[in-house]
Amino acid sequence: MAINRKVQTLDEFTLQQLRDFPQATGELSNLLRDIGLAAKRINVEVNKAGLVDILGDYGTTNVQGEEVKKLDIFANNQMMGVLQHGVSCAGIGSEEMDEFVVFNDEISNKSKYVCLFDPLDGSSNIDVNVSIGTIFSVYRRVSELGKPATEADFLQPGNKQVAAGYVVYGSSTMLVYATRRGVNGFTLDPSIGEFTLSHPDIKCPPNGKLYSVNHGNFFKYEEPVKAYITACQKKDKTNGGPYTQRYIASMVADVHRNLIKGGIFMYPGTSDRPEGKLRLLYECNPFAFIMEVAGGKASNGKQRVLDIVPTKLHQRTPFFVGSIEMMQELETYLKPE
Ligand code: AHM
Repeated sequence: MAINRKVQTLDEFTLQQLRDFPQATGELSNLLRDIGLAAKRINVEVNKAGLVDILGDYGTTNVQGEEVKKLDIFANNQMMGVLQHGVSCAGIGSEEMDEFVVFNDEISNKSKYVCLFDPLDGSSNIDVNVSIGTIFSVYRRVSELGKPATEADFLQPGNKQVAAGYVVYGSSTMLVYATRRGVNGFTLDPSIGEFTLSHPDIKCPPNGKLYSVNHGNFFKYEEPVKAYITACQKKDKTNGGPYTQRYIASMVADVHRNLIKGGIFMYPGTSDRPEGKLRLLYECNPFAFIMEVAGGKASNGKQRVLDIVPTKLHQRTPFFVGSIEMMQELETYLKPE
């Protein structure tokens, strides 16, 4: 059988990228491959989620007598496990855990990177078979190599990210990651169990017709946000419209769609939650980085998300991200002159 050499796997791609940088140590490539491995394992369990009622509820014991873990805990353990046992990560912060974890062993203390992640975002959608995802973000340590990682390594602004990415468990499973050099997407080929390069050098269209926001919160948004949403609803052929509202409430799927097709995603602050719902370190920074590398833009309504200096691990922020021209139009509402 002829081998199709046009297919490039995630592992081949990361190795190829290394060749362009003879001084690179390969640690980042290792780390991305570790995340790819965790994603494959999580994917297997996500695909079985509908069978849970047959096998037993999560948190109970299945017919084989094994404990069935909640899917988000399972995903968290997979991400942490591959990174802890790999050779490129000194510690992690996870949306699922109150504190960051420093691996503190001889190999990890010599590792250059720390990783922050949301192991399973959109988990309220699992029960109803709607797309969910994993989001991750990689930073170079600021603490001394050879010693354990410190809190300062985890509380860096998003503009210090070295790489960021996500996995969307959807009609197919895709891993998309960005470095400063570009954004590339890999689709999992289940027949060979490999992520293969399917979306090279992704660019977000500068404009689009999709806007994504939770309309149920409309009356809790600030007036400028309401005015922009109303303007989206009123768009017609004369001013770049009509726009279409698309909102799955699974950020990975919502932003992925808008990244590919062009659009804007918003999770503004509300009167009862002025900081919004989304977490700066696990959700907003990675998407802000990916979108900027792809040519788009991200803000919290007042400033560039990537310039926010975090003060705590689970900090939340209002979040607006998407196609550059749509973001520029939004800004005319949020910062009226
Ligand atoms: P989760 O951590 O409970 O999964 O919540 C995160 C999700 C995001 O993926 C999504 O954008 C947002 O919550 C939707 O929230 P809402 O239902 O308030 O619109």
